[in-house]
Amino acid sequence: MKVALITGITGQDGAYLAEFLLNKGYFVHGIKRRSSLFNTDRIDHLYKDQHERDVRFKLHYGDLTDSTNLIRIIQETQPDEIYNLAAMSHVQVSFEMPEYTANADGVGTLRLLEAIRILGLNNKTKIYQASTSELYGLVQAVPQSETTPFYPRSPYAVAKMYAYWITVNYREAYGMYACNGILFNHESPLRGETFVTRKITRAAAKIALGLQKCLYLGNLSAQRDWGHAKDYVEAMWLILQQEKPEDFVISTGITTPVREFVKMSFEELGITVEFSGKDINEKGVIIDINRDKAAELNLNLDALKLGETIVKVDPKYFRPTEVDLLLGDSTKARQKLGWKPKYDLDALVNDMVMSDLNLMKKDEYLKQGGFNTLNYFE
Ligand code: NDP
Ligand code: GDR
Repeated sequence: MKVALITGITGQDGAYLAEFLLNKGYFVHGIKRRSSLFNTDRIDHLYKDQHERDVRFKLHYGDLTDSTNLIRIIQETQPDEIYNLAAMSHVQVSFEMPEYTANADGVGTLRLLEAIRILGLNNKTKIYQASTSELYGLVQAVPQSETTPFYPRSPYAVAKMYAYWITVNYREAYGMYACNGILFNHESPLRGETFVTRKITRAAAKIALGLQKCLYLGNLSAQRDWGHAKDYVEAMWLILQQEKPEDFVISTGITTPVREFVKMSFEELGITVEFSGKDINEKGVIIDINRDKAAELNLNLDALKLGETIVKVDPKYFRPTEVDLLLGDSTKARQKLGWKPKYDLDALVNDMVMSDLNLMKKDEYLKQGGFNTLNYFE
């Protein structure tokens, strides 16, 4: 049985990848951080009582900032494949926590590579590094491929640049099977609530249910190449199944402005939004309500009015340095890995909005019952 170790298993990608590898027959070990509250929501459905037979899923306490802990876990688990997905992954937060981000996202990768080397596992353990399209940063060329120069624009991207090159270096210096997947943005119903897509789909559902009045966003003109996380974890696995280790760009090849993602999300709920105004005065206004669609979804949109503003810009979400445009060229992955995405943007938006509508309906019941619900998302 193949053994995988996933860092960042409690995150969006970790959860999908764990499920994917379990379905492939792997024994999956994951590293989770100790926290004062349970932080395993995304993987609880995979967990089995460790006393049962045939358990193939085990969690270990650990942290990418703790070398000795990583060495011990790798020694104990003797993985065939390590997927390094752990990171402080929020670009805006990295401007507030640059040193920690460098430590976890940059040096954390070095710690894992060193652990493999110290334990003499160079010829056994393959390692996947979660690299990112944020490396391209300030646009040098589009579409962006494996040969496009990097120009990182945040402490997060700079830390990930170190991780990218140290992975290449350990491959070249020690013959390790170490690869970078340069993944463009990928989203899902499991996406963290403060990334822009999930913030939008949650707010759209809440506004449709009368639980929120207005959605405040930052740069509406930023363009992203958005795919579905389910498709992207398959690419991670494929990258480690090749004869020789290489780096791959994974993307859909279509880019879309944040503003358009907002319109698509509300449209799923029967609400047509039009944008007007410029910069911080730009706003999204309801110009049509599709009552038939609302009825199909059991939604009562009577409280919403034509002409009502439901999206505004708040400059606090602007970043000190922004990445304006990401558009990936994944020709190499399509040719060598035989990978291509199954979800397009419409299917992604539909999946996220419908999932959040269900979640928010639960919130609605809780509120009606006098219980508190989580409201604060930045
Ligand atoms: P998430 O933010 O959803 O998950 C990050 C995971 O890393 C969580 O499990 C988190 O634990 C864990 N983590 C954070 N810091 C540490 C630490 N110091 N030690 C151990 N674990 C830690 O990210 P995604 O799933 O979206 O992304 C996975 C990886 O891919 C990340 O490295 C990200 O930077 C990268 N990436 C993501 C892309 C995307 O569009 N999603 C695109 C390209 C790259 P906890 O749950 O306790 O917070
Ligand atoms: P990104 O994702 O920075 O691309 O990093 P995010 O969803 O945070 O931002 C995408 C774009 O939307 C703009 N934006 C806003 N962003 C957030 N979070 N909140 C807002 O209110 C808002 N308004 C506008 C941003 O300015 C940006 O241009 C993600 C992460 O998953 C990284 O870990 C990963 O490496 C990259 O994708 C690829």
